[in-house]
Amino acid sequence: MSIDAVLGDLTTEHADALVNAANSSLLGGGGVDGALHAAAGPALLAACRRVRAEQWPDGLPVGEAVATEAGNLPARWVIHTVGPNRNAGQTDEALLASCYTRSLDVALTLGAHTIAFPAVGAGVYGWDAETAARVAVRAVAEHPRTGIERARFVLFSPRLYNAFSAELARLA
Ligand code: AR6
Repeated sequence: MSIDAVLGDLTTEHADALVNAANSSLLGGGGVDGALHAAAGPALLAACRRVRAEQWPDGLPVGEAVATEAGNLPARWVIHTVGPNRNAGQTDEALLASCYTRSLDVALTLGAHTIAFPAVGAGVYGWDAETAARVAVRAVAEHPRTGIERARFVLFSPRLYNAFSAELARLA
C-alpha cells in the first residue's frame, strides 16, 4: 500500500475512485469540481441529482462523502466530499480530515483498490497549502485502509505539490 503525490490534473488520473472537492449542493461548481463534471459529461450531474433526491435531500454535509458513477472519467467512481469553507469561517481541521477519512471509508465499501485526491479545501474554500497538506497526509496515513493499494494526491500547482511532498517525506 502506497501514498504518493504527483503534480497534475485529476481529470486524467486513472484510478478506481477519483475524489471531488464538491460543495453541499453536489450540483457542480468551479475548480476541480467544474473540471471533473466537464470531463465526465452529463452522466455525472445526473448521478449527483439522484444522490440529492434519494440520499441527501438537504445537501451533503461538510466532512461527509458519497459515491457516484464517473461518466467519461478514467475511473469507476467519483467520491464527492465537501471541505469546510475557511473563507466562510469554517476553520475546524477535523472536518477537513473527515473529508479524507470518509472518502476512504466509502472507497473501501465500494471495493476500490486505488484512489486519487485533489487538495480538498485548498482553492475556493481558502485553506493554505501547508495546512491542507498536513491534514490530508495525516488523515490518509492514519486511516486503516485495508484493501486500498494506492492513495495518490494529484496537485494542480507546484506550491501544493511541494507542500504535500514535504508532508509525505515527514512520514517516511
Ligand atoms: N486537478 C487537480 N486539482 C485541481 C484541478 C484539477 N483539474 N482543478 C483545480 N484543482 P477547489 P475547494 C485544485 O477550489 O477549495 C468549487 O467551486 C485547485 O488548484 O476546486 O474545496 C466547488 O463546487 C485547488 O488546489 O476546491 C465548491 O464550491 C484544489 O483543487 C468549492 O469550489 C481545490 O480547489 C470547493 O472549494
